[in-house]
Amino acid sequence: MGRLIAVSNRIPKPNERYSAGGLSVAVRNALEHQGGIWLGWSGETSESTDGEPKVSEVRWNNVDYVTIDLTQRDHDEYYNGFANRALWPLFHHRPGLTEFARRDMAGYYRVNQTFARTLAPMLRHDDVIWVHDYHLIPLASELRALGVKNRIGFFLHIPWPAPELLVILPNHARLAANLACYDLVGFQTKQFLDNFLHYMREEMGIESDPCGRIEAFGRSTQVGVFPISIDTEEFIRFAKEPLSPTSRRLEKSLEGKMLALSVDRLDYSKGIPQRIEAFGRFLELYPDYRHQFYALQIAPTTREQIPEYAEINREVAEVAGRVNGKFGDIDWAPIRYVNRSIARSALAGLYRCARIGVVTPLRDGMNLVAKEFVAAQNEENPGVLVLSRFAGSARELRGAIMVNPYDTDGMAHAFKAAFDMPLEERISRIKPMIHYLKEHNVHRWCREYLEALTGQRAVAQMPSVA
Ligand code: ADQ
Repeated sequence: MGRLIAVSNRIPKPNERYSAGGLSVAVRNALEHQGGIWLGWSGETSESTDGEPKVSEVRWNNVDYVTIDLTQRDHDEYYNGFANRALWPLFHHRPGLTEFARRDMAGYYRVNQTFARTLAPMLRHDDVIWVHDYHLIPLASELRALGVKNRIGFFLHIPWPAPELLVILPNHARLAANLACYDLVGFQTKQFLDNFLHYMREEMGIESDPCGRIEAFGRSTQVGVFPISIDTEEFIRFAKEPLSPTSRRLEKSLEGKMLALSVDRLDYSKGIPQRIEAFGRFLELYPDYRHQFYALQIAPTTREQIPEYAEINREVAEVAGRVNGKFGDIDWAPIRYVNRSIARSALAGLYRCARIGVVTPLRDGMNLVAKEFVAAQNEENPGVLVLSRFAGSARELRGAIMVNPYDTDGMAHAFKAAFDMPLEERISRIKPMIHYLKEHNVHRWCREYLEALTGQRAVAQMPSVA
């Protein structure tokens, strides 16, 4: 195999090794090992004078980090528009929040073309290209149009929706044809893969063979399931370090009460208002738990320029205030809401302070917080994971208490079961999950994907479960 070329909307800074997430670490390791390029948006907007975007390049440890500035119009139409107001809500089964504009769609294809035009001249014939996520679905077709014949893989980090929702997008057929330009398309779970195959069969009349190959639009594409994971060993190491000042402050402030912890980006897919509402219901059903716990929600704001995100910010603050007003006392309030990010190294200590990890998205491709919470636990005295059945990770983390985030009473009962769970049961639930995550870490995910892309391994259609 030649060099590895990774392409994603955003890329980590070359020297940000320990603040980057597991995905960045794993992809970077692979890039440094084989040599290669990581191409993405710089995060900056600038107006071009000659019609060409501003491209910057930094070389670090065998890897060229290549970033492209977007124009303000590109940013509005591609990023804030089609990617995050059409694809993101629809792929998370929220058609009511989906705003489709043909202008945004044109911007989405235009930016993909810009990425392709920037990348194509840098390629060597044996390079292998790995494209990440919903922002860049058309990239392979744009590269093919420029004559690129290299192997190109795509991995979708978010869900692929049910066919009856996908067809709401006026360009659904074009997106499917775009995917067919890849050699390998990877999904997080079998359900998302099945949704895709179902769509291909029903809408396109295209069947896959038993090994997950589809012949469509004159090309052959392998599809498969590759559940992403975390850098488990690193998380375990962080968790075993002495508590950081942040975790110490948290522990002290608990005054011996139990902690229910949630950590999310502030996004409507994460089910944050529903979860806080369920804590209110829990206190209504079980008033003895007043003064017994704190529910801490850490949720930094994201995608601030998109109206639906300003709305979720307002909604979370409102429901937290209402539950605290109704159930709080002069010396205790159940909900703590922190609207900012926490350093990765401090997160592990926080997870370890918690009796319950509450991870209840309405829909999520995988949800790495659930895996991080499990990996951070002390095996001798672990916390309990309360996990939404609609998170991709629910397929693997079978020792969690599974909940339906739309069922407020069901969640309230789950909180009670988690707070009351005896030590023995907590241990017997957590141990197999930690063992599973040690085996199935993000490095294995990265290796297996790349081996499948380069034809060195057959694609497993059914991953194992914890
Ligand atoms: P996200 O939607 O961002 O990812 P998630 O999988 O939970 O969701 O990953 C978030 C990462 O950011 C975790 O590593 C977490 O530690 C970190 N993070 C979240 N909130 C934080 C906070 N308040 N402070 C500090 N760090 C925080 C998308 C998809 C997911 C999929 C991932 C990876 O939506 O379904 O699991 O990509 O494929």
